[in-house]
Amino acid sequence: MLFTCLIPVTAKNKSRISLNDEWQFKQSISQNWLPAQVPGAVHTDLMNNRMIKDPFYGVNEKSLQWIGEKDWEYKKTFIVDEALLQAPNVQLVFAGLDTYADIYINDYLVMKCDNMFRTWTLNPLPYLKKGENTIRIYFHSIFKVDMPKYLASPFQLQAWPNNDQSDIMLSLYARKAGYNYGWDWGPRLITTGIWRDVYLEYWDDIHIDGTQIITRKLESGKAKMEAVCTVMSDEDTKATFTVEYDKKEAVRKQVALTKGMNTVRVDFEVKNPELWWTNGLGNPRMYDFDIVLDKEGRKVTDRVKTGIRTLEIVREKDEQGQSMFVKLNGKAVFMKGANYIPLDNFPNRVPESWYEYIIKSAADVNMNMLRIWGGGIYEMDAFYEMCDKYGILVWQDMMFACGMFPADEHYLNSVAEEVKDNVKRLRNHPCIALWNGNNENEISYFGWGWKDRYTPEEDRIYQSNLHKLFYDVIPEAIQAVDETRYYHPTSPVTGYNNIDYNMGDVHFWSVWKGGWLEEYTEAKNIGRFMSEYGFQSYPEMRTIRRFASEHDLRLDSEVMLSHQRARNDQTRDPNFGNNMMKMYMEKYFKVPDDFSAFVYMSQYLQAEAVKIGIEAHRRAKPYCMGTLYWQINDCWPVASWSSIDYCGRWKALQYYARDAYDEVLVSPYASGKQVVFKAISDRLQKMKGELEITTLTLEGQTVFSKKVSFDLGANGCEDVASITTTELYGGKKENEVFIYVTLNENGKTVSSNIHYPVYSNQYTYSKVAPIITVEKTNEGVNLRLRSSALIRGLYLYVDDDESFFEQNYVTLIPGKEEVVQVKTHLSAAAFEKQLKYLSVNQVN
Ligand code: BMA
Repeated sequence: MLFTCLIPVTAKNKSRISLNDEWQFKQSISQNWLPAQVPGAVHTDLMNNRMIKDPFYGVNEKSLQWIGEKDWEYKKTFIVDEALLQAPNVQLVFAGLDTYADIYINDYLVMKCDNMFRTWTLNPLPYLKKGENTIRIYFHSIFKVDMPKYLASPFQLQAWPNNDQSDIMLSLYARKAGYNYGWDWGPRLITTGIWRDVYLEYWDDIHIDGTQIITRKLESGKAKMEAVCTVMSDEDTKATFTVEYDKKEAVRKQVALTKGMNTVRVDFEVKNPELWWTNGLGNPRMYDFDIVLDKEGRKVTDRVKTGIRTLEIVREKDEQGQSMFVKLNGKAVFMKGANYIPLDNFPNRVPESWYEYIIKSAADVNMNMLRIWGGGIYEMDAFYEMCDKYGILVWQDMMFACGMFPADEHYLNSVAEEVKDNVKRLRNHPCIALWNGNNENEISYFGWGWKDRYTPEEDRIYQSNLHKLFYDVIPEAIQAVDETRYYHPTSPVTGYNNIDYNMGDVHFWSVWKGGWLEEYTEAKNIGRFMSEYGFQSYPEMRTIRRFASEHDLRLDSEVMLSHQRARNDQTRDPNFGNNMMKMYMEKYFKVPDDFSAFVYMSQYLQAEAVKIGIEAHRRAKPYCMGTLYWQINDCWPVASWSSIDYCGRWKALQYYARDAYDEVLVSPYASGKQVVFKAISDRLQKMKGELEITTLTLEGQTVFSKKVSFDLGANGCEDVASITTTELYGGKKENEVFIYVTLNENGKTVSSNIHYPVYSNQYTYSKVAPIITVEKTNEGVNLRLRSSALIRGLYLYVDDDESFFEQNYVTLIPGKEEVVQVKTHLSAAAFEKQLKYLSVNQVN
């Protein structure tokens, strides 16, 4: 590559030359350089060179542990010409190095890096020469670097035994993604390499280092805005500063700049702004703001893409404790969504289209928030761009999870820089709602008995460390680059040190760890914001076959158990996750003998379980103002709490979430000898509706029917009807009937639900087959489904990866037609031939 095209820096801010091409890598002790991909990871480079097998297949992961124990080197050569050497300002940028990396330019050691999450920059000019130059990066194994830190620690730091799947927990000492060391849904694959872009930047005597566009206030017909811009100038000078949007000039101002870094703050207004709204409430409108700095006719420009919106996290003391809710553009908005983990153990190979697929899948099921959990990564730009586009708010954790972390001076400084780098990168995304210090670092220490393992002196030191990290260093670093957002020190903030659930967000795990599903509905288990709860299931058979061969298809085979990482905290029993699924299945359904039927039942059980949780949380509105189940996605093919598996296949829960998260919901619940029907609306306008409540026998005989009209206010949540079970059951036994309710508006059903008086295993279901007709549509086929008796959880599938079922796991009400739309390239005839199904009726 030759830098002959050094254009004078008059039209834009900084010019950039990518250095991502033509890298090579090798193990440090080897002589053999091989082609490498940047951005990338050593594991994917080894795979691309056919030197290792797929770490996700079978138990390959185990035999690949050596990779993390070795040192690795990456290098590239490039040509520099005189023009670059003469440029007034040049910067070499490494947007992400994983993790202990020594950078050499032409064999000069120019920088030692030790934090995967930081952006590393340096002035390369003193080391560059005309002609060919070499960058080489030496990556030290984390074991070599972190073992001495571990041994020198004055007392042993703890991590939750489900993460860091080794006896010596080094993960706490490196600023590196926690899930690399293993998690209760992920393998242990300790990556290294150049995981984000490498580039050269150069500019003339002035450049814009960063701009934040802030919505200060919304008034009628206008938004009061502020541009906060940091400008680097090589001399004292004057310039004209303008902000433009939609090709209109919003403000012009003369500014005096001094040599060095300057902060320019300019107020402006946007007339008749189209606001950024979350999914379901309106259009997430994005604007391009152009910042132009004109110095004697030479222009330096910067573009910020953002939305106009105000957002607060309201944490006010009230009669019930302390609130925790999102106020967007002045309106309280109930948060509906899920927790999110990295999309892959090798996130660099995830294409942007996959980010869009996952975020769109969240939006398609009426979610409006995702929480980026602290054991992964500060996500790629694509993630936030998609959340901006689809109106999904982001709860952003800092990257700390379930452990005790050091707090020596070097570590604290490193964290401060990491936080500034990432917050600065992300602050203009309207999707980001709040910054959160960590995941479960306080509840684990104070609530899980860790504290008792230390002497009073050690406890004092650790608490002071915890305080420094999450109450001083991180919030101060955030404040330095983003003064607009609420900082939450830890998630959850309740559930330990006598802080009750009425004071903030809650991680509720009693269901899954042994209790009954109904515990989700108990008032004492619901807090102001449910930031975690969840239930495991298996991914569908096609995904399992991605890592297992036919003879592995047993729950307790070595391969299956290595793709099931949930463990009992104390006994470390590898069957724990499977046993939990079985135990709940036994209580509510039946444990099928057949493996694929078990996989199906695990998904149906998960969907029913989480539905109970979501509806209970929504019924508790406005006391509770958010519900995020654990977790939307996976980072490899595995049994986990996810609703979309690694291959992108929607589990039953993902389909269920669409109804449970719908803007208007009818939710029936048992209360003593009554069934109460609650209507919940997340709309900002009031509504008029009608409930139609019907009790049917399993074979479709109507034994009770009633219509109730109601009015519901904006953001309303009301009991609309309360009916005794004697009346509802119409003389039938409770295990002969089910109650079907629709919420209708202007004659159209906008929500429907089913209330089962007894557990599924107390019913005797008909074995009748569904009547399915397949019709061709523009995008594929429609399936018209009917049945003469109740069919629960009808899972329809074809062995074709390209076919996508828009609806699935449907329950057929006798006599009522359901339509399932399928996107497929198959002809209607071929589709019909391949179509298979499973239902609860068959396996119960
Ligand atoms: C939570 C999370 C994760 C974990 C999940 C499932 O509390 O914070 O650490 O994977 O539970 O156990």
